[in-house]
Amino acid sequence: MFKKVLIANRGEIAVRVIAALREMGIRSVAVYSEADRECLHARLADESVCIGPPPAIQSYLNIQALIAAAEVTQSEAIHPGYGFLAENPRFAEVCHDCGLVFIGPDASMMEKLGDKIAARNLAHKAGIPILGGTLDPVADARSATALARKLRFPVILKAAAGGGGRGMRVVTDEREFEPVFLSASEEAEKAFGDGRLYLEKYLENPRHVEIQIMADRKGEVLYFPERECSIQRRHQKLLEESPSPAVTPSLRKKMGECAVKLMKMAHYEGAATVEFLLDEDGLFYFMEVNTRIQVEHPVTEEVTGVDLIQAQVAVAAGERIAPLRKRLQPLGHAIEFRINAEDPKTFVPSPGKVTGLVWPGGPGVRVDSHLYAGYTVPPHYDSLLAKIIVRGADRAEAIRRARRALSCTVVEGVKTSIPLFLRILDNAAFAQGDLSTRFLERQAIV
Ligand code: MV4
Repeated sequence: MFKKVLIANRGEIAVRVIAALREMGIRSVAVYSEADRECLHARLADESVCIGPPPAIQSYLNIQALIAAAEVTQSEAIHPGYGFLAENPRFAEVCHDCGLVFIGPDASMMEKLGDKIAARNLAHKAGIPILGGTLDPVADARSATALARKLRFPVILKAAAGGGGRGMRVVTDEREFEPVFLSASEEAEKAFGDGRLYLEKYLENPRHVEIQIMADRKGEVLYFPERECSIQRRHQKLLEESPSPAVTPSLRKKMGECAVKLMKMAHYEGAATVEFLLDEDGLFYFMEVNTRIQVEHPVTEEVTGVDLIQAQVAVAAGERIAPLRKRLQPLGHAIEFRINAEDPKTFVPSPGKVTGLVWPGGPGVRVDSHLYAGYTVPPHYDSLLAKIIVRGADRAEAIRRARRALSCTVVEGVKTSIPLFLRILDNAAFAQGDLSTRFLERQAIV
């Protein structure tokens, strides 16, 4: 096993990884920008190294600085967390070339699965359901319009290199196809340096359901209970839960086996998430693969008892995942709330000094956070302050605990999304598990 691991990240996920490493008896090395000297991850780690000025491009995205920090501390491996360089093939490659273990898939795997057209083709070859559409990049608006007519409008154009909804457009009418195609392609080219688009039939009101998998070097792949991530705003998830209120044991098995088949075919190693859309008839369609640990991994941990970060580290060190096999049935229900420093009505970021702080505790409540009273939330990075995760014997109990935990939380000095969550928890459709990616607009919550 590794003796020392560097964490190429900040905030709550850096704190979370330090916790996993400490339990494993592995020394942790934090990196921090000049804006993060006072950050909890830099204080908690066994060693800390400053890697540059506040802008992420000069610090948390600065590959040279990160590698230098790993070398001076004699770290053997790097955990990338999520965001920043977690899905950057060049970073994985440089780590490898410098003799450092990147805790994640290798660069070529990341490239293959990060290309959504390639991933869609792989899923198709594996016999996994995909939505009707193109398997090749759309060459020109005219041929694509003909296909869209066959699929029937609405259709959706997506960027091969896509992420965060950029380069993505719903097209409802044949006449707007060409201009929309051109603007989406231009946007994708600007954002990713890759203007390739593909086309899919558009689902009007789907759920977003995803399967966590873990794969070891010997080719064993396990799937975990699904996460329901439908409640989001502008492609930012607000809360996630496991299991999904819409998924039966037989559907869980089908989706899980599809995810495993795909990742076996890819010869994947490490943690990944296979995303699906689920329609109102209970049919599911492959969407994309994330090759990192995700923000919402704790709900899976809470219903299975598996520490996914420790599993990632163990797999990267060459260990087998067989011992996890007996812990893959969901026990109870978990919900995660992403507490952001932002106005709960306008979603405008609200950085500043946290003058008062009280976290909830008690049965079934977990808080993953880097906050402490007196900490100043810097304006340079994303506004996630904390994740409050509740667990109950069933969904109704988890909801009651969530109401109790969130109403007993105090974060003074910055605005947070807590009031929004209290409104969602009192919504009748939410209580019934009647969710979709359009939940917030349909329920007139925002
Ligand atoms: C879709 C879709 C409906 N039909 N594809 C959004 C993020 C990107 N990964 C894919 N997304 C969607 N793809 C088809 N064919 C609806 C969405 C979508 C969505 C998906 C998951 C969670 C939130 C969403 C919000 C808006 C649209």
